Amino acid sequence: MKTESNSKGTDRVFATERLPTAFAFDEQVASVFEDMINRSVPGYSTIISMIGVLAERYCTAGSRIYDLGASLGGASFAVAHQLPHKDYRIIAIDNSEAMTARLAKKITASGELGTHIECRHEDLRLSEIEDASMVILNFTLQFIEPAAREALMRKIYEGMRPGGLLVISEKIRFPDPQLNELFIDLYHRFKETQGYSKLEISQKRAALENVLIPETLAAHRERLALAGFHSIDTWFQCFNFASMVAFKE
Ligand code: GEK
Repeated sequence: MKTESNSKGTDRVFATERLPTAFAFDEQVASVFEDMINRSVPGYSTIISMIGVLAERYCTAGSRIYDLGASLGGASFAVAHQLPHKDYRIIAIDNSEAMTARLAKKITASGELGTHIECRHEDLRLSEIEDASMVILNFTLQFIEPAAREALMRKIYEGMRPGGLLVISEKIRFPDPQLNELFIDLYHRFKETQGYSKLEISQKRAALENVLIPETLAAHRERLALAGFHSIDTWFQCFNFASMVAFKE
């Protein structure tokens, strides 16, 4: 059955009944992505603006900032807007052609600001990370198969400057089944307050099954520590969505 999006950029991707298919970052999703992520991730705009604030504090002169799974560059632009100096380079990476095509246009349209952002159409599992004072994984790691996550963390750690900051935002699950159920339920109620119908919520949930694989905060911490990071903690959480910071010594 036909699925919907509209020219105003409102997310109606799951609004009509459709055959179950796995969620993909295709043209239809990219065309409504800003609306989709703002209405689907509690605290998204707060997280994005605070990533800019964190960059102001930790981006060192001449360094690189990697935005892995950049989508339309929400985090990259927040960083570029916030940084007082010009001596940095943002590398925004995504493996969705629909996303990078749009991001490249946004960068061109943003004038001087855009000259600091480089958009790469790449699988981040294969990307080189070099001389980074900050690495951002804003709701991206959850889409990487779990078996590849440890190697990715090690590669990121290796590519960072001492004192560098990693920000990881993720949908999380809870070891306590009662809490897990409560937070998922609260999240679905939150989506209803954002104008999504029960059909949209359940169809999107089904499409994300086996595509978005959440882990516990403890699993994230353990992997980060194994890769060498220290001072690992959660700086933002709302229901089953959290953002963590971790530092390289
Ligand atoms: C934001 N960070 O607005 N390589 C590169 N990109 C990938 C890969 C991969 N292997 N797998 C998935 N992606 C953004 C939001 S969205 C989160 C990030 C969401 C990309 C994928 O194409 C998509 O654009 C992004 O990761 C995840 O701050 O939609 O919930």
